[in-house]
Amino acid sequence: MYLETAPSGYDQCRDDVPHGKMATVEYESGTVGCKRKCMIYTPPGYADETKYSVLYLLHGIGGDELEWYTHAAPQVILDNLHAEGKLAPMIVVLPNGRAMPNDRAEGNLFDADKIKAFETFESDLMNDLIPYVESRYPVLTGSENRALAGLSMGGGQSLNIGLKHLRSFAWIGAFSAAPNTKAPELLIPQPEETTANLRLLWLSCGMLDELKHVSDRTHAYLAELQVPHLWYEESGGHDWPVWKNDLYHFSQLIFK
Ligand code: FER
Repeated sequence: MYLETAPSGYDQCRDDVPHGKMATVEYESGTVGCKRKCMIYTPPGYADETKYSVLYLLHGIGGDELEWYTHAAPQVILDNLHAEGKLAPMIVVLPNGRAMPNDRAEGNLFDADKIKAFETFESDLMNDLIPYVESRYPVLTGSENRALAGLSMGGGQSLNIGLKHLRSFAWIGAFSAAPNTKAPELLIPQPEETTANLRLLWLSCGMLDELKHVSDRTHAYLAELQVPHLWYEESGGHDWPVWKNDLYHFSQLIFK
């Protein structure tokens, strides 16, 4: 299916709507053996009495926990959607998906140890970050209340980690998934179990993206095995306008 481009102005900061907050926090990572940074968006009107679902939103190979914030200002997109009543109450966590002591996007980003760190992130997310978030923020637990999505390397991670931990995530989104995405038969070894546990499996990719073969392959397998999913092709390449558009649409579907 073709994914429409978000209405103009969706990513423009408005003075006439309430604004959420974006903050950097640090958590102790037993996996990496040090403190790690992540960013957390709390929505307008955020209050301890409310219980929130949590979207974990992952970056690409060229970035870190600041990447979405720097390039896409997700707080603007989300504030505008909240103002229109189009989002469920949710906190959005922007982790650093390169789980290694030096997790900055510097040097050769394709070094084996850096690529490996995107795999190690599975343990950091499951054992360190999610427990941190759930012990410090007023959040709902259970898979219905956790979403995992990301762009490129982060899209691959969302599929690799999310589809392996179906008891933890019912909402999964892969935006322009990179070649770190596991082969489909490894992602979905038991199609019936995947189908029964997921509320949303979203795949999207720009039509000019050179990595589109990765999403094409995953979609073809899901279609063949009749695992329900959304598959969106959209205008654009491996680029921010595409991922911002994905966030705009994906965020409106989750936790509902
Ligand atoms: C690759 C090409 C691109 C790859 C990863 C990427 C692991 C990641 C791109 C991105 O995150 O933007 O061969 O292999």
